Amino acid sequence: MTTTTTLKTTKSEEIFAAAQNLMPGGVNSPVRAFKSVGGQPIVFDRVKGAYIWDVDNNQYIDYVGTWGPAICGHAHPEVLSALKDVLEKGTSFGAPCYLENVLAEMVINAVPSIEMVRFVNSGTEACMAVLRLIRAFTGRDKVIKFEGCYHGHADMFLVKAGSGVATLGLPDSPGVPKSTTANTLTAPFNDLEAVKALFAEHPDQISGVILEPVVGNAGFIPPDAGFLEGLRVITQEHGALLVFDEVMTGFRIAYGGAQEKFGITPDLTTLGKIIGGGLPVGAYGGRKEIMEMVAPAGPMYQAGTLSGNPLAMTAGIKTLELLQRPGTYEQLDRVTQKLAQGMIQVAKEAGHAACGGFISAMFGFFFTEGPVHNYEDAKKSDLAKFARFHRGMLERGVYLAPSQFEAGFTSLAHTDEDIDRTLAAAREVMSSL
Ligand code: HOZ
Repeated sequence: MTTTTTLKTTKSEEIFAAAQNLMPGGVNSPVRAFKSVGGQPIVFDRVKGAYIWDVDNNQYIDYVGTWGPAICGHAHPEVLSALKDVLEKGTSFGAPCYLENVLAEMVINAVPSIEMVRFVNSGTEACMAVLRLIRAFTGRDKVIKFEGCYHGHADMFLVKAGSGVATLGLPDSPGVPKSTTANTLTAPFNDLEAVKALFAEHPDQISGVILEPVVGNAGFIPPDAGFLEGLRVITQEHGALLVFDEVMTGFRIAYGGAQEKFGITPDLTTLGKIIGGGLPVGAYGGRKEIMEMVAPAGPMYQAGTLSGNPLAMTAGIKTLELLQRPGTYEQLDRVTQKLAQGMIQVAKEAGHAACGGFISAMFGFFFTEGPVHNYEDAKKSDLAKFARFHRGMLERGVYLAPSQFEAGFTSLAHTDEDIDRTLAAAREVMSSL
């Protein structure tokens, strides 16, 4: 694995060396580490539009977008200005605030499955709560998730999980009691027969099925034709609930998320990232009769000191307003298509096995002939080659997620020129791998 660099990153190295004695692995989330691609994480100083600058003043075109929220481009002036205005009134009330109504209405109007919503502080929190809710509503304990899908770091979901768990090759996490995960059943993504078999094996015990309708945490894996439809039918047949984890895809692959894009309405949805416009937010919502189980309307307890705080609500409201402007998703689609298709073409021209795809502002590619339908297929990608590619792109001013098992994100700030520069860098790197 190449770990040498022509980048001057002296300050980054100093800061990261100190960080390693202060925080586990020097980071506050494992996905930020460069464990699977080699070298050290870059320490950043500032962001703007499609760009990110490190503490040594190197500039990169950014395709991580703070892992999704920055769909309008980093530090959008209108988001910053709205935040400055609200900041004067204080940062948290711990009591109802009008801005919660505004964002709730925007989410309810946009996302087909959501009639009522509860704001929390992260995607992890949203998924934890939605699991409790489907169990409370159905009176059943088991849940089906898919291999390589990631629904945050709560105990019950750390089974064959994607994202950092896949990147670090951790099968399951110590500290998670077997009794907790005994109720988590898994199936390969895009495999309806495996889901049917689980329902047959555990009659009347499965509360629901949760999935990323387009996987972003095992790399980018879209659903096969008929897969989401099939899950909708199977869950209904068995009195179980269908949950779309749209933390990544919500407001990204369409304004109304994957459920709008594919025309399949789940019972419940989790959101995060974009609806916080770069501040910590998550949300879960769905049919009113289910959501009214949540305290204080109903008996299922879930709470949060900072939930619905005015700053996060403001950044979310302004971000959604920007996304509502005409031409937004056409622009995201066009730029991302150019990038994703260009990347595969460049890889193939250089003689590499490669496959990949995109939907709107989400993309990915693998160093394997493909096709990639599930996590097992994704693992066939040449990870050592990806690591060398990642380093080469970094040295040429392109910041990709430091893992093969993460989708990439574009934004409204990415220009044709950014994509051309990225593809020119990729061409150079691919020919040297
Ligand atoms: N969920 C994101 C990556 N798949 C990023 C959140 C994190 O784990 O830091």
